Amino acid sequence: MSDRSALHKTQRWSRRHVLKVGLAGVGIAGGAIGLRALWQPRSSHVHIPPATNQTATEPKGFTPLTTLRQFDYGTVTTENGRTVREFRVEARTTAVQLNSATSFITWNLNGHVPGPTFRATEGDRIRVIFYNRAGHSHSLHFHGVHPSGMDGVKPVRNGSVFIYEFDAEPFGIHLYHCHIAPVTRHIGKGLYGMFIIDPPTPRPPADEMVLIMAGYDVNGDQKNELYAFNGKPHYYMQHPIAIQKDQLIRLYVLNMIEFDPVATFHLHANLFRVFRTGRHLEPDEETDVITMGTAERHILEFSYPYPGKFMFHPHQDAIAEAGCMGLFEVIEQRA
Ligand SMILES: [Cu+2]
Repeated sequence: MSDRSALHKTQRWSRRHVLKVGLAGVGIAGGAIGLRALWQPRSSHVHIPPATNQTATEPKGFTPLTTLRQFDYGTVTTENGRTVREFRVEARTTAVQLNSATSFITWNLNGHVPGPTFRATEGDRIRVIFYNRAGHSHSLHFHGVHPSGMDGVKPVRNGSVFIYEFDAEPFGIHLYHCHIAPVTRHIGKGLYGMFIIDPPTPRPPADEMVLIMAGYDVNGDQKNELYAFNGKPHYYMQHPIAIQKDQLIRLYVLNMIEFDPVATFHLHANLFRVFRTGRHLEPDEETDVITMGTAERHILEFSYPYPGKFMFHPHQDAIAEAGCMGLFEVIEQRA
């Protein structure tokens, strides 16, 4: 498909779906003014009511353990013989308890840091309906390949909705984040997540997990005071991740730490195969420590031959000790 027809198609689908969202999703009055606004090409900005309580607390039941193995495949439909995956997300401002002493106001999707892990297969059509109820402007900028109008660098004002729509390409492990300046602040406050595009021929079965490293600048001094895997400092030290001995483990690892230029990922008592950016089906290297700049991400595969507890953490020990550290607990399978 040429760029021109791709854009045309995007526009057409967006209009239809803005209308659908307008009438069904956000309860907009379907009056003439509202409808005219909804039908404007390229304008997916529609008014939605402001949030009544813009700083909520995090929803119960959300923990880093749900982020770990939870993949959002969207609502799947077929349009013109093609798989379409529709995701509905909402930017919110939410207080998150980072530890017993620290409550931190996050900017996030659906009340949780990180946001959902979107997952699709290469060639699917992706449609992300982004409601902003956070109290000020945000956006969703996806990594991967897409037309410029879908690049997510334009602000989506509080109380409006924007529909990002593009083809899932290329296969690999990608990410999304808010791209409103200062981006360090918008990412540092939690508006990011992972975007996995599976290859047309699936990877072998494995116990698959998401680990996103991030930092928290709690006092606004442009440095991180706390760090975490999947949002909560020290969580996986207190709640080790149970895995089976000799089971193939596939980690989707993303470095989302702002302010520090790089972080490594190190696994104890083992080596892992690295699939850089998940772009190949054969490993690029084997090691036990991999260096990642901000927004770098890789697939790491390994299995443990011995039962017991094994740490994982960046080898910048100050980062690890301030919360970015966890444990795998390898369990022997009973015959
Ligand atoms: Cu933002």
